[in-house]
Amino acid sequence: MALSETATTPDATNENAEPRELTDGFHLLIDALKLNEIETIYAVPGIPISDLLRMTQAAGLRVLSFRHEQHAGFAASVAGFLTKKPGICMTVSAPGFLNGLTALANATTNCWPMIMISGSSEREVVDLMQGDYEEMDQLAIAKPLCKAAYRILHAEDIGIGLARAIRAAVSGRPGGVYLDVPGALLGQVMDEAEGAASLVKVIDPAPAHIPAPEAVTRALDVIKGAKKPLIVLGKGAAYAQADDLVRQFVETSGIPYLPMSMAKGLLPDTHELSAGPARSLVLKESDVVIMIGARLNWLLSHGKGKQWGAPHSTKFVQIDIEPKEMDSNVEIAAPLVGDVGSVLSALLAGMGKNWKKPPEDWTGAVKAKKDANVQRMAANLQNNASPMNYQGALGALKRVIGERPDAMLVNEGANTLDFARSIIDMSKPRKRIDVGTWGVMGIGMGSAIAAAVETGNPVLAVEGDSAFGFCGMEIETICRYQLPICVVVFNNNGIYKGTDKNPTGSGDPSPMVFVEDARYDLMMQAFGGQGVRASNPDELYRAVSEAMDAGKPTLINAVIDPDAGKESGNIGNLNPQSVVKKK
Ligand code: ADP
Ligand code: TPW
Ligand code: MG
Repeated sequence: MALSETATTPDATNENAEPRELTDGFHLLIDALKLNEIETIYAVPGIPISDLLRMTQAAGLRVLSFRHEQHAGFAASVAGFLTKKPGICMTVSAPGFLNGLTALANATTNCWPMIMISGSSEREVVDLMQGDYEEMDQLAIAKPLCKAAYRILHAEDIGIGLARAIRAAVSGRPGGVYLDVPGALLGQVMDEAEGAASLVKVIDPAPAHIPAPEAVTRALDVIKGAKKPLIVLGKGAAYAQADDLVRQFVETSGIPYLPMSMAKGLLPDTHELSAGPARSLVLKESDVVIMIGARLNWLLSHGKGKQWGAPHSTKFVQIDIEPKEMDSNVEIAAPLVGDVGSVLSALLAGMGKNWKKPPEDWTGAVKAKKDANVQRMAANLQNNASPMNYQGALGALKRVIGERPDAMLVNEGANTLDFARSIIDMSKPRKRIDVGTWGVMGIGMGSAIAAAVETGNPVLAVEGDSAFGFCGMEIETICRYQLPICVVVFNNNGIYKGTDKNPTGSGDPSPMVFVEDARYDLMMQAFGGQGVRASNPDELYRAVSEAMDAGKPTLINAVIDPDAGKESGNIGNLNPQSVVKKK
């Protein structure tokens, strides 16, 4: 993209030569993004990036302007998860940068590709700490919190700088990348033809990673020796977009599988080999576990202990693109370093036509446990009480999602998360987005916005009232862009429960509770969206169905019994306990 006619300069060496076309840092950055097929920017404007965002929009990219950088960042990271291309977040310097940093660190923790591009102040002034406007050494601060961090100082390096950021974000284990763009860089001028030649289109940004043949043979030997095998599917498997191979591997092997929360739907939760509802049994009893794009972190009790049936020992086969993940918590008997698609192709080839499925007493026991648990839960989902409990409300939302397999589901909270994860079945890959590896509150609205923008499908965001509070202002963004998002706030007046009391009996409420019966639905109306209060499952089902079909911004305030939840949902055991009881 050339600058306007006025931005030309006579060739200094020859006064009679035609004036040369010029370009600058703004245009080069936008051209570099376009060349790499980046279509959407999630951002908050201000000095020094306001014009960059205006010009980006003028150049035909979609710019979503948020109310807070953290949510622009969460949106970019979710765009990365859904598309395998780095989601781009742009922020201003110091405070905007810091606001976005939580999301960048979270993207890295979740292994999702994202690039945060932040404007920064005058290098010379910052480095002498002379007190520039929004002064901060952003590069140094970003470095320990992301996968890679770079700064571009010269216009002719914009092409290679962005290329480096893209490759760092998506190759190997994906993660968050920081790109520091000093304001002065944007104004730097260079010859337009030279500028165009300096741009880089990244070729094969995430190359296939083929496993070593002996590692494949070793893994097949371990799997063949299993009497009670189990597959664990993680969000890395969902990210890999090797959906057909995942299904083929599960079905050909005949091994029951447990989906981690964001791997739900890789195969439909109703699949006969799903062991989701028999989780405790399969973790405790399995003898060989094949981890596919999932880590043995806290979410899986680090692969050891009571949950895993200790002292009985489990053998692990692990498929991961990151070699360092192997043996991170327990010994991995058969490490398979590679991308999910390449590894599963190799395993399937090695399994051949005469693969022996696992013993029926194992698959039968898993199925029996699962059927019993599903049946037990089904009765609870019919609970029509008002105010609602979690099961009653989620029974209604399970129906809504069941009737709309393409809808995106976003989910955060404590009880609201744990109950929704087990109750709402998913039937297609990458339709569920949640709090991820950290269990971070506040991902809801940014995730919902990215889900709507990147897929075009209707989105249901199921939010605890506390979780919603971390990101609630972004409902204005949802209304402004008229996105097809229906937010359901599970309003139990507080964190875990709305019934806590201040034990001193003094004026302040307990730290765990909020204003009683807060009208979150009226917040939505303030921005021209639909706001509805639903106090029983029928009302909730009707209001959510209508909103999903209309595709209009809607917030439904679902009145939940304040006494229905429990401390920290399913992970109350992680709370430290005081042993000293003082009066
Ligand atoms: P979950 O929380 O669902 O258990 P994790 O986030 O803990 O999943 O694990 C995801 C794993 O997937 C990470 O270790 C990451 O390195 C790995 N991964 C990401 N993309 C790929 C891929 N394309 N192929 C193989 N492994 C991948
Ligand atoms: C960024 C700690 C974990 S869960 C939760 C908090 C504050 C809220 C739970 O209440 P909610 O759900 O959403 O109303 P429910 O149904 O149980 O009532 N700050 C951050 N992340 C986390 N995880 C916390 C605090 C937390
Ligand atoms: Mg709550």
